[in-house]
Amino acid sequence: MATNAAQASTSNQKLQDWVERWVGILQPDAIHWCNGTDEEYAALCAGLVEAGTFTQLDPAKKPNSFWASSDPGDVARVEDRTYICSENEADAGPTNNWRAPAEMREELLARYRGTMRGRTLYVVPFSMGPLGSPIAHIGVQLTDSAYVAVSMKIMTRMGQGALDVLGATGEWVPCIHSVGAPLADGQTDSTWPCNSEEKYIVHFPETREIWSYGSGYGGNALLGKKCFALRIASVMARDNGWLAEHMLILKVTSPAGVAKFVAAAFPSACGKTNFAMLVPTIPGWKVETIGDDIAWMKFGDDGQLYAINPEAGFFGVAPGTGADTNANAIATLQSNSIFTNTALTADGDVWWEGLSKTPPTQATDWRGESWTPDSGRPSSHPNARFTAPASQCPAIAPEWQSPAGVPISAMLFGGRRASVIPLVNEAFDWNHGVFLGSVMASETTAAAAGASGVLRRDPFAMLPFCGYNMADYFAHWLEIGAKSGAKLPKIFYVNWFRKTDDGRWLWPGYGENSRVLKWVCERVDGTVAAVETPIGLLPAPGTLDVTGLDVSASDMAELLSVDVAGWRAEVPLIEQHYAQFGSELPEALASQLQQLAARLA
Ligand code: O2Y
Ligand code: MN
Repeated sequence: MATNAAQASTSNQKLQDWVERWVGILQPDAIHWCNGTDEEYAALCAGLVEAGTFTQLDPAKKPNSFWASSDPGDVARVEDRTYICSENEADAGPTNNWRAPAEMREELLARYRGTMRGRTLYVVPFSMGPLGSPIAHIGVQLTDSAYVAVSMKIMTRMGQGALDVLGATGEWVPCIHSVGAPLADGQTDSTWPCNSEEKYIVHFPETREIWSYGSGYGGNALLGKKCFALRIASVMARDNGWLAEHMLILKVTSPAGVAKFVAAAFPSACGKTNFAMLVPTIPGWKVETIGDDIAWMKFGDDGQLYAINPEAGFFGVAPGTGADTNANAIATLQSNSIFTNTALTADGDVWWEGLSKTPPTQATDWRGESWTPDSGRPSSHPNARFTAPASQCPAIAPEWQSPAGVPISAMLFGGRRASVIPLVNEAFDWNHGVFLGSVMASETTAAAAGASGVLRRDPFAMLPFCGYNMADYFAHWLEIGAKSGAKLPKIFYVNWFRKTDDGRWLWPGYGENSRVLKWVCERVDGTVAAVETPIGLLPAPGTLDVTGLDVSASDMAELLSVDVAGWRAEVPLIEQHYAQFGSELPEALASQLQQLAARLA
C-alpha cells in the first residue's frame, strides 16, 4: 500500500483499527493521513490542478486561490437522498427520510466495497470548534476526494492538532465519504468524480456515524458541516443538555463599549451571511462576526449559554454577494479561497452575478463553456460557493476562537414574510420564544426550485438539519428553558422583508438592521420599553432608533403594528403545521397556540 511522507500520526489504537477495517472495505490504492499543514494543502491543491479539478487563479488577483466546476448533477445538498437511520422510525419523525439502519448499512456496504479502487483514501481528522474547547468535538472523515480534504482544511481545524486533542483514548464522530467512482486500471479520471446514478447522505444517530456516498459537493461531502455539526450534534445536544443550532453568532458593541452576543436562525434565502457580516449604519455601534451558519451552545457554571462557531471557514453563496451587499464577505475571499461553480474570467479571476455591475466581456461559465453577457444564461450556478477562511473576515470578532465560547444574551428567529409579521417582536418568555421558533416560516423566492411566494414552515431553520424527531427537538428546547439556574437569552422574531400591497419594500434591510439589533440589546439591558400585544412585545413608540433613516412614519407604523386579521388567518396554518407531529407535539406548544388564538379573539 502506498503512503506519503508527511503524514499525521495517532496513538489512538481504536482509531487506527477503525481506519484499517474501512481500508479493507474501501480498498484504496493509497492512504494519506492529513496533517493539516500549509505544505500539505499546497501539495494537494497542486495535485488537483494537475487532475484538472482546480484552475489556479492569477496570484496577483487572488493569491493561493482556485476555481472548480462540479459535475452538473452534483451542485447542492440532496435532501431527498438524506436519511436519519434511527432504530425506530418514530425517532426520525415526520420531517426526515427514514430507513432501517441494518438495511441501510447492508445497502451502502455493498456500494462502499472496493469503491476507492484506483484512488487515495484521505484520513481527515478535524475539530469542530477551537482545539481543546470544552464545547468542541472531534470528527474523523475518510474520503477519496482531495477537493474535500482541502475544503475541510479551510472549514475546520483539520490535521495533527485534532489527533493530539483526541489522544490515545478520545472519542470521535466517524464520517465515511466516497464519491462512489472507482477507477479501473488505466481509466482516465473525471475532473469532478461523483456517482451520477446514486447518492446517499446517511446518519446513524444512535451510534453517531455518518456515511456519505456518491457526491463530492458541499454539505453532502464536507461532513463536518451539516451532517456532523447539525444532524448528529443535535442528537448529542439533546442527550447532554446543550444546543446545536443553525444559527449565526454576532458580537454587538454599543457606543459605551458594552458588548453583547446574539445568535440568529434564518431559513435559506433570508440574507443570513449578509446579516452575519453586517456593517451597522447607526453611529457608534459596532457589529462583529463570530459565525455565519452554526452555533453550539452549552451552559456555563453561571447558568448562561456559551456559544462557539464550530466552523473555521465560510461556505457562502457567491451569486448576489458583492461589495454593495456584503463588503466583508468580498474582503474575506480575496485570497486562500476555493470557488466552486462560479464563472472563471479570461484574466484568471472569478465572477458571478451580483459581484459587480459590469460583467466580464468573456468568461468560462460554471459548466466550463464560453460565456458572454449576451449568452442569455447566468455565468454561475445559483448555488455557486466560495470557501474562505473565517480568520480573513475584516469583521471577525477577537473572541471567535475563544475556547470558552461567548455568552448569548439574545436569540433572533426570522423568515422572509411580505406581510403579517412585524419588523421585530419580542417573545413574552422562553416558552413563547420556543413557540415562535417552532412556527418559523419563509416565503420561497424565485431563486429556489418550485413556485415563488409559497409559505414554507422551517422550524428553527432546522427542518433539513434536525437529526431526530422535530417534536422531540421542540421538547428539548422547552427542557432547556426549564433547567434550574438557567439565565436564558431573550428571544425575538424579526422580519426584514415586509412589502406594501403594490410590492414596495417597507424596510431597507442590510446595515439598517443594526437599528433592530440596538433595540434588542437595549431590551436585554431593560433600558427601553415595549408594548404588550397579542403576538408579543413590540417596540414602544419612539424606542426603535430611526434617526437619519429614510423610512416614512406611516411605513414605520405598518412595520411595527399587529395585523390582527393576518394573524387570525395564521392560526389554522399553524394548526396544520403542528398536526404532522400528532401526539408527539409538546402540550406546552399546543397551549401556546391556544393562548395566541385567545389573545387575538
Ligand atoms: O448546497 C450545499 O451543499 C450547501 S448548503 C449551505 C451551505 C452553507 C451554509 N448553509 C447552507 C444551508 O443549506 O443552510
Ligand atoms: Mn446553513
